[in-house]
Amino acid sequence: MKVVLINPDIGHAERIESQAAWPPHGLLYLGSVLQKGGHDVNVIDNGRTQLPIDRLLKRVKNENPDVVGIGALTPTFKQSVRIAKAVKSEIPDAKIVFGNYHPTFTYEKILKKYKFVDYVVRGEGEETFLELVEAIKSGKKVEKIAGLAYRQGKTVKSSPRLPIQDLDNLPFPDRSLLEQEYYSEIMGAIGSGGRFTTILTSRGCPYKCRYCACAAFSHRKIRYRSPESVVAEMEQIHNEGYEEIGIVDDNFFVNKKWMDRIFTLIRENDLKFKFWAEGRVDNASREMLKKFAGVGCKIIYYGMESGSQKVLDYFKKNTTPEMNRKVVLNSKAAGIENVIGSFIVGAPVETKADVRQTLDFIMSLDGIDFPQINPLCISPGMELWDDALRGGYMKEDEMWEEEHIALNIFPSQITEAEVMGMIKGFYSDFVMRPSFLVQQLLKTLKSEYRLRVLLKNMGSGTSLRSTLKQFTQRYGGPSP
Ligand code: B12
Repeated sequence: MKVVLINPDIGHAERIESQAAWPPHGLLYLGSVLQKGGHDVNVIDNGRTQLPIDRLLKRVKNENPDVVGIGALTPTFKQSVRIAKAVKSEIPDAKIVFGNYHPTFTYEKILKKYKFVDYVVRGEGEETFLELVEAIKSGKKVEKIAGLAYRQGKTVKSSPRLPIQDLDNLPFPDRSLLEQEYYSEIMGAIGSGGRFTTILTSRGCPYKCRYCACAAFSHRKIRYRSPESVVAEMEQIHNEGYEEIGIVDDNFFVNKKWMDRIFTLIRENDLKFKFWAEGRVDNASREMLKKFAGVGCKIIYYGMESGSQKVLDYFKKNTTPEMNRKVVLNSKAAGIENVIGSFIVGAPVETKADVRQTLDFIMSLDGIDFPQINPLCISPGMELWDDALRGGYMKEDEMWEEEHIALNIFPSQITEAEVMGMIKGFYSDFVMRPSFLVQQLLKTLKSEYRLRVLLKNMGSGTSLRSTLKQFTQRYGGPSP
């Protein structure tokens, strides 16, 4: 069977660097499993190429596919629908299959509203999608395929499927399916110096933060690849010339013993990489961070969320502002060069004073290199989404196709405009401190890694201007 897998763009005229920079890892896994099953696969990352739909359509038609799979996140869902409609009208015999986060939680509505979408694969797609492609090939019935949603007359049928238990059983993602080079990204600026790729060493997250859909998507089951399998894949990508790795696990820091084994094998195999990872602040001990820095970790992106205990409790984060402060100090002492803190403001319980408290808290965080501050958005699969429905604060039938700023949904004490104004004002205050600028300049002059990243940005013409443009796009205000 000929299968084309599409990572949709966001449908904006302007390219979203954050979307374009990282490889669509999920599609690489699907592609590898299908190829192992003897199928012919093409991956089109339109998040990167940003082809207008008519040209994207030409590309798809050239492949003459039997099946077209589209992986939609909530921000890219509407564009996914436009792409699917166009593909179906031009290639009516091709089966259109949706997957990834947004369709997993809205499959019934999708199949009822969009007749040009034939199937939805819920959750982790490797096994379900392979069985579906095999069934389409053999003409066999699809009813028995767990994790698949399909139409039967006017109704939508589906049976759940548990997340994949034995991750070592999956083939390594085939990066040769990608047509471009990738690089990590921070606010529109390139965040990596060498040849960059991503790796997944575990799946799922045991925590249940109310603003995150991962708990529902992975049934709160975290599963690990064996350290031997992880490092064997690192060996392979090392031989393919990659120098930098973004670890895209939801939560890389949960299991210390397992991490230790990975670090030991990296050292024993003399693998030289620069790493980027994400994680919680309460899982990262100084001792573990030291070992991680020792095998090349350069950037850690922590989910810090807030400087207000009230808001952290509202989010069911089970952390404290002091843990946020401590992890920055521990990371610095451990030799982690770059620490990014991700914050969310605009929770319905939040007052202007609470937002101010978080912004003042960030300003007081000695050693943080960059805070990424997002307004709280809700989308299907999150506990907060279900709360908004249960509370009668939104009509799902009108709202399910995109994410929404929580302040515009729940009864709130501040407005979106007030919060966006405070964020925008904060960034210039944060960056334009002479002490911060001098500190960052000295760090950069002393860091071979940072200098390489700087040169890469200058080489790619990523000017401060385009970074600020991305910034104002996100937070409004006068363009640079
Ligand atoms: C790495 C990452 C990023 C990276 C790279 C994104 C990318 N290109 O994939 C960056 C930093 C760019 C990023 C950005 C954002 N992200 Co992000 N990100 C992740 C993260 C941590 C890992 C993604 C990944 O590689 N997973 C590993 C692969 C194997 O899993 P997968 O992608 O889910 O694919 C599997 C299934 O979904 C399914 N599947 C996927 N595609 C398809 C297609 C078909 C046809 C089929 C059948 C099945 C299928 O099968 C795959 C194999 O099992 C996820 C959390 C997560 N665990 O998924 C959040 C996550 C995807 N991100 C999320 C969000 C909200 C964002 C942002 C919007 C944040 C923001 N406000 O800016 C931006 C915008 C991204 C955009 N595309 O526009 C949310 C999405 C929620 C939602 N409802 O859409 C997630 C789920 C985080 C969360 N827990 O809520 N992100």
